[in-house]
Amino acid sequence: MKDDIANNMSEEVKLFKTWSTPYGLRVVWALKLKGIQYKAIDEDLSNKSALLLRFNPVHKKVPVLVHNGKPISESLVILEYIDETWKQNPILPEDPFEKARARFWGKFNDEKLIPSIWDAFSREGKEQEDAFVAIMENLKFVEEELKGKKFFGGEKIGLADLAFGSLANLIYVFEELTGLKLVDERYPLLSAWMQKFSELPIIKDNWPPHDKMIIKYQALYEKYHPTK
Ligand SMILES: N[C@@H](CCC(=O)N[C@@H](CS)C(=O)NCC(=O)O)C(=O)O
Repeated sequence: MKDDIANNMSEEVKLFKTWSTPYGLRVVWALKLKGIQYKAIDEDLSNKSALLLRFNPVHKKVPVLVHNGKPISESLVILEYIDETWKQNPILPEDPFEKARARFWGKFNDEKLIPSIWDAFSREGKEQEDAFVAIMENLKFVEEELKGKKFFGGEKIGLADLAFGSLANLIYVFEELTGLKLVDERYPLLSAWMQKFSELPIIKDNWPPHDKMIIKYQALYEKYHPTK
């Protein structure tokens, strides 16, 4: 691992992110897991830098990883790039089927689970109720996937853990702000995973401060629910 860090010293690795973005968080964890030295550039999304717009002209979003001047956008794509570029502590399995599964769950998290949680957070009335039904359905699939496993990646964390992990961070915030429990006794495996994952040193040491997250999301919650 020491050699890998030394090798990486001659390379330039920059990560455009914000302190709170769940998508950036998974990239931070992957870089830490690999022992890659990098420079973090925290963006103000209300006033995006010219560099961010140049590096990600299509989506204009963070995170963007810039490796020796070459920009890579979209966090799940960045995770794969990191894994292929720095081989130590792999986050994707060798086996094509297992690799496909990990990618599937990363995509599921971003395309189904996160949107359902976001809808429950930001909507009201019937739309919010429907979002809750969708969350419960989605979490059942996740619970099923964890059967017989310590982490989504098996004995060690992998790409799907990093993807779901940034969500786990937000779930704690969501539960505190809404007073609603999302991951309860119906999902014992997911609860246990959230606990185990968030206690891993590499994750815990790079988890955004909970109090700061609450303040940020409280403001958003009030914006969406002015009467609450
Ligand atoms: N699919 C993207 C999502 C990234 C994303 O939504 N980033 C947000 C911050 S959490 C952003 O940069 N938003 C700025 C904007 O929408 O203008 C990824 O996985 O990287």
